Amino acid sequence: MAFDLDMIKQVYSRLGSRVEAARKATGKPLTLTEKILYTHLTEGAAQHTYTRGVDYVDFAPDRVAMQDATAQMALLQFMQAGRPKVAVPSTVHCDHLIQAKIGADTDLSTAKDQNKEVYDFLASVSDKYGIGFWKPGAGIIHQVVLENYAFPGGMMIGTDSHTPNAGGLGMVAIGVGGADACDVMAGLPWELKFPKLIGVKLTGKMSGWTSAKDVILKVAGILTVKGGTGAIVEYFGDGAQSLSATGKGTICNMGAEIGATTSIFGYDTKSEAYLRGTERAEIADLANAVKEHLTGDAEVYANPELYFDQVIEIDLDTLEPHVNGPFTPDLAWPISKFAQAVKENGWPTKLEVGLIGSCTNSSYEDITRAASIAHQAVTKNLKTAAEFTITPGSELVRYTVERDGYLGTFEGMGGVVLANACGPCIGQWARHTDDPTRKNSIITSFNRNFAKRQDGNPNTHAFVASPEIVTAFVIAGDLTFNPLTDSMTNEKGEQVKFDEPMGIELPVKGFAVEDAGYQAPALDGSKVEVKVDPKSSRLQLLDPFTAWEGTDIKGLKLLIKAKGKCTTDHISMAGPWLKFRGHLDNISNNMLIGAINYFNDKADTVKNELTGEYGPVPATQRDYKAAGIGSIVVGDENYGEGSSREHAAMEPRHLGVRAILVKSFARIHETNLKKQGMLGLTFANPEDYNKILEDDTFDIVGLTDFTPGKPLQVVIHHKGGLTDTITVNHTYNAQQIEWFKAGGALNIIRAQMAK
Ligand code: MIC
Ligand code: SF4
Repeated sequence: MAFDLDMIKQVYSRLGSRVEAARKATGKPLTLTEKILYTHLTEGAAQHTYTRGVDYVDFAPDRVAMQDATAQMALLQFMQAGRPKVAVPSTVHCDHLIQAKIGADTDLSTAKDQNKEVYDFLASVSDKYGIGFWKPGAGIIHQVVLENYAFPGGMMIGTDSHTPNAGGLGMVAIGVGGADACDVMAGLPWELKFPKLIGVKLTGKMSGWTSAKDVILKVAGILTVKGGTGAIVEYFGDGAQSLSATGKGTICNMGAEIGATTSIFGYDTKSEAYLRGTERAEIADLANAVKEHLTGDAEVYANPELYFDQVIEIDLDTLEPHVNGPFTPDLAWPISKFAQAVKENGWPTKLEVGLIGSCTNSSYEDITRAASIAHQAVTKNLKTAAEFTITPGSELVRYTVERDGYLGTFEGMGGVVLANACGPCIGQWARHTDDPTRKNSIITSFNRNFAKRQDGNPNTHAFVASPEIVTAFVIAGDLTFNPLTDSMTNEKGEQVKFDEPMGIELPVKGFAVEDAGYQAPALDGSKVEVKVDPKSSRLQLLDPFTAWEGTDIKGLKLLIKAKGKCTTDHISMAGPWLKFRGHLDNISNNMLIGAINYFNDKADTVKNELTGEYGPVPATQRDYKAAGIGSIVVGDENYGEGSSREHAAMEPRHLGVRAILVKSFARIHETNLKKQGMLGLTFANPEDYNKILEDDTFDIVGLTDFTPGKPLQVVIHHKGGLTDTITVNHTYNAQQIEWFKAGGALNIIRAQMAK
């Protein structure tokens, strides 16, 4: 499992000179983000400076991390690239496919059984190509990465949108689709538009109930789900230095919910303590030697408005705990206003389940703070009102908190400890309910709360908060209760109040673990055979997509005009569908089934223009495909928000959708579309969304002269014979236009490797 010390030394050896060169070339002091980005330019890209938000830049990331639900597609693509071994250190983490039902042990063994074929595939592919393999039960990717691989000043990409978690330890860690990971593992440069920079200055110091989670809940309220798009968020100020490394990780993790490319904190004594606490003293020593480069320049932090594109200031002294939701992570309520919001909006006040843990919030500190509240249920004779589950983020944390008695505390108040995995966070939750049609409330310490995400039930109102606030609500069972100020009647009839939570940042006795769950790859993988059963329903080798036909694309039908929020959960639902993540044709049966049809307000019911009948989206599209007719999908703002899953781009590609035309895109999804050879277009005039009618057909014009920066035209043929011609924008650069022409980036890599 050992981290790669040589690689870290190499990064640090060029850090100083790259920083110096960039300062000279830009003529300015540098933010931390710029230092790391300039250090990770490819040799070819290192001679230049770049304009934020404009220039595409080639980077050479230090490592790649993949979780099981996205690794399957990433590695199926990598297998086609024709390389004997990965070019950079890479790992696979088995965390998404474990369903929470009864409790850790039973659920884990059921998962191993049910997913055997997929785990065997991932283990053997990893073995063959030199990839470290973290077995099911080892923990959630982001927690395991923070504990083992993240290092200050590094750059990593990961096939999961919460990869930025490693920013808590000063790494530029970016979520991508599998095709991007495939490029980096194949030794190719990784391209990203040079991000804009948002500075968040933290002043003061948190106390009492306020925790790191509340910083990001507040930031999400300010910036909204699309406010961070195209930007890296850099946190600084004396308040930043008062936060634990894992608390910083929580903030960076949930930065995905504002659409940020990533978020980052500088290296400080808290980072050092965490590195030493997780047995990486060598890295701490190396980092100390270059520490002036592992933070932004003093001039930048003294006058942030001169160097960042946007600056936000948050005073931790006055920051209140927050609860965000329901249905979107940016609906932010300070706890003092939450009860009123619940009442005014008619959200169910009774809390049915509280869930803590996940990749966002399962550090030793989180667990101890939540346990300090749980403990009061016993000492104050309070009966726990709601159900309670705990998902530890890694075996290291789980083993340690069990040793230190905290899991016992949760169990003592009726909590159920689940496997070290994503579980309920991604709908891998066999929630038992007597009546699924009842409007109901749950609260989690996770990061996302889109409709249906945790339990597939549209009537569930999910709220997000810190683990300690969740625990307090579980005991109270009522969302109009304010844990900071209100009292409750205990079993003896007395009025009692909660004491403030207390936490311990790092275990006093140190972390411990018996089996962390790591498997190193074979030194020589050439003999290892990767088996995919051709009859498998879960794994399918990929066929290359066909190249562009070389002409404008005409006569496209409207598959669906999606209304309102259309996240990757709407486009390619998780939960029960996770099992098909390695089988493109089978998973395509979930394509857009969660999107709301603008014309009838229904999910998965669209008009089939060939028959005039209404039917499910995937079946309708399969009809078009069979008839050799292409289609387009129309959408609203921030289309593809949420996950990195490239299935949301590959499914439409596989089923013959030619273009996605929306008001705006979320970053990862837009790139995923481009990588797979799809057209991702935006309305030049967002009002043109209203011109799209159900029976329209479309021509995409200008493709023979497809050029960076030059808009295309879409001719809309309405049913009665009228036409509208609208302008649509795109962000394809020259390279990405080549991907489109070749039918996908992988077709180009394959051709290059074959040379
Ligand atoms: C998520 O939190 O939505 C997921 C599940 O971790 C996804 C990845 C996936 O869909 O496999 C993500 O965040 O990228
Ligand atoms: Fe897993 Fe949830 Fe974290 Fe995604 S957000 S990696 S599903 S725990």
